[in-house]
Amino acid sequence: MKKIMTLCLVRANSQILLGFKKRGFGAGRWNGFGGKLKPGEDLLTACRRELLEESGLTAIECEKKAIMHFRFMDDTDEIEVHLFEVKEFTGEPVETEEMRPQWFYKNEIPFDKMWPDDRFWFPYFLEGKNFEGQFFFRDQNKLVDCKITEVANVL
Ligand code: 6OG
Repeated sequence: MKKIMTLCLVRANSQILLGFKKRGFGAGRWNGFGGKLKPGEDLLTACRRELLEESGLTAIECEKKAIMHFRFMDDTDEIEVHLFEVKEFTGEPVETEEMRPQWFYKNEIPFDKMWPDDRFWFPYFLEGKNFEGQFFFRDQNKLVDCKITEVANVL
C-alpha cells in the first residue's frame, strides 16, 4: 500500500519556516509541515489544513514543487510525499502540540537534525527547482540510496 502525505515549506524574507516535530513519525527532527490525506481530501486541501493545524499559518497560495517516494527496507508500504511551497500566507507561526516553528536562513538549515534525505533535495528546493526523488532507507536513521531528477512540471 502507498501512504500519501503532504509536506509544506513556507518561505518569507529569505527564510524558511521549519517545525520541530514533538511527537509522531519523525519526532525529534525539524521538517516542513504536513501529514496524511484524510479520506476524500485532495492534496491542496490537505496541505493547507496541515499547515494551519501545525503552524497556525493560512496559505494564500501553494505551489507544487516535488514528488518524493520513500521506501524502508523493513516495510512494503511506500510513502509518497507531495512537496509544496508557500510564499504568501496570513497569520503568525505558533507552537502547537505537534510542532515548534522557527525561521531559518538558507545557510542555517539544521540538516543534522532533519530526515537524512533532506540534505540531498533541499538544494533543489532552495534554487526554486521542481524535482522528483526516490529514497531508500535501511532504517529511519540510514539512507542507503537516493535519486533526484529535476523536472519541468510535477505531476
Ligand atoms: P504525520 O503523518 O506524522 O506527518 N515525511 C518526511 N519528510 C522528510 N523530509 N523525509 C522523510 O523521509 C519523510 N517521511 C515523511 C511527510 C509526517 C510528515 O513527515 C513527512 C509529512 O509531512 C522518510 O502527520
